[in-house]
Amino acid sequence: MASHSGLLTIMERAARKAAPRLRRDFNEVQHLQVSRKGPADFVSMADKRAEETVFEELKKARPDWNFLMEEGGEIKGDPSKPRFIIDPLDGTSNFLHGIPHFAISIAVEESLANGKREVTTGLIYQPLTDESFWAEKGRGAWLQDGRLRVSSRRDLSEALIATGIPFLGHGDFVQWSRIFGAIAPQVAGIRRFGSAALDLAWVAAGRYDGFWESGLKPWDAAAGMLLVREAGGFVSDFRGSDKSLDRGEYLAANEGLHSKLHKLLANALR
Ligand code: 2AM
Ligand code: CA
Ligand code: CA
Ligand code: CA
Repeated sequence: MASHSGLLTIMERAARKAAPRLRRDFNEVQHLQVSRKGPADFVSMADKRAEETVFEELKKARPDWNFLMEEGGEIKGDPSKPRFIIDPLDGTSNFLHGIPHFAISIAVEESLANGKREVTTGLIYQPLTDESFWAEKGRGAWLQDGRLRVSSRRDLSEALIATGIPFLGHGDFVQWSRIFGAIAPQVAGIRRFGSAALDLAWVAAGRYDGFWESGLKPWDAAAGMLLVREAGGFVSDFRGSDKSLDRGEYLAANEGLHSKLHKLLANALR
């Protein structure tokens, strides 16, 4: 049985506080006010209200910390203090289409002595299933109070792989198609459910055997990346290094499948 830290209790309380309104908005989605940030990049009152609630709760508990939020942008103070990274609603397209697959993602990033930053706590909360995926650096990844492990499948032919497909005005369709062409014929199946945060949480939970997507933002992937690593999985960019994680390129899987997928990717991108 895992008992999480005080910080995670605060994060989970913030997510749970935003959840009832999200559930209500989801059930009355046709009445929601929606606007567009880019060609297919929609934002609704539900995204904004959820972010406000999460922000207010976290701000009350940690008034001097920094914030990076998908809708509200950055709140910068003392750079030596940790930073909350918030996606109040990951899977807005699903949400707006009445598809019950979306989550709140909250991560905490700390400053290291060498000036670099590192994600040390992550929470992905799914309001409709009441599932709370969480991880703390060095303390493992968990679903509620059950320890998570990435899948142990070794064969590509048995692997179920998730991806995110570029969408109108966002991402490199040619690169995605090339990678898809290299991976799809080798694996048991490909899924695209539309929430990068849940994709990563599900890799951590061993539901998916792997995941790749490019064009992700820190709020999509920060909590999920820690979950996968703490569940014993590997996360890298498409070249197998850490360098392009900041550019939003993610490949995640267990160790064996990660190296196989990475080879397929490297060939496809040559
Ligand atoms: P969002 O719902 O928080 O905006 C996966 O492809 C990621 O891209 C999702 O985590 C999603 O985050 C984001 N995204 C934004 N617009 C999208 C769209 N039209 N289709 C799919 N994903 C979209
Ligand atoms: Ca969005
Ligand atoms: Ca997102
Ligand atoms: Ca979002």
